[in-house]
Amino acid sequence: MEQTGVVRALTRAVPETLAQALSQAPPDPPIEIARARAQHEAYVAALRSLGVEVQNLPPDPAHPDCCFVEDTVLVAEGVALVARLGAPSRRGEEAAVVEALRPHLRLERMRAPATLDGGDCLRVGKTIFVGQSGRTNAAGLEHVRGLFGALGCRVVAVAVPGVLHLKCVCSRLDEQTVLLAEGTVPRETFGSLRVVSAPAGEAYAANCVAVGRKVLVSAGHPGTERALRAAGFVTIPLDTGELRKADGALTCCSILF
Ligand code: CIR
Repeated sequence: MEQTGVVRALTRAVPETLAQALSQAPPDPPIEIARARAQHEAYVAALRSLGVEVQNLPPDPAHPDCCFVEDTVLVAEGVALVARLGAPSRRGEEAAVVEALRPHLRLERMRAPATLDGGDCLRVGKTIFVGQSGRTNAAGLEHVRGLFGALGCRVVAVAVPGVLHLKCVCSRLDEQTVLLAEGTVPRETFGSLRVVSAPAGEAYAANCVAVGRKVLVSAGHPGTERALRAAGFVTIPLDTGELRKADGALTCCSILF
């Protein structure tokens, strides 16, 4: 089914401080800011080429992770739930995002002790899968359940297998289909949804951004591109090498709504 809802995206440019962003392993070699910026600019251009109206916010050097805007909110049913980010050093990134979303969406807030990162939230149709990671706690999950359950969504908790976020290993392709890294989250998690597999060794590519039948996919993952094409999608590979050094991937660089 065609994705009809996405017309807009919010992104945020790479700050000059990106080298100080959180990462599970210290990047070696270090992040090259100019290359990271070029990769981010290519990502914004690719979204625009697909007809998405992109608002690219200025960066905030006080928040080295601020380009990873996905984590700051969960958007569904015309509502943006503003996250209380799981990493204390990232709290405050959401302020500029909130102002940019205010004209478009109803805003809801989350309070302590709840924590949530948008990277743990996978919305497919009327179902929201919420990863229980080191960033998203049980109170965060319950907040999502209370808010979006009342709006007619099914909210499903998912154990996250030793990665930063749920969407490190899966992402949405259309309203019936997910892309899933083989050997990570059990397929059964997704019930009757169609599952396309990113093969072993290409888990990073399971994080992609689909706009209609076009899919932005991290370059250098031929098996995943083959699987996507076989499932009827058109792939657009993008280099994400520098963003990856800060544990960034494709979905984390935008909020689609
Ligand atoms: C972090 O550790 O929070 C950032 N360096 C990376 C966030 C990536 N976000 C995402 O995949 N949704």
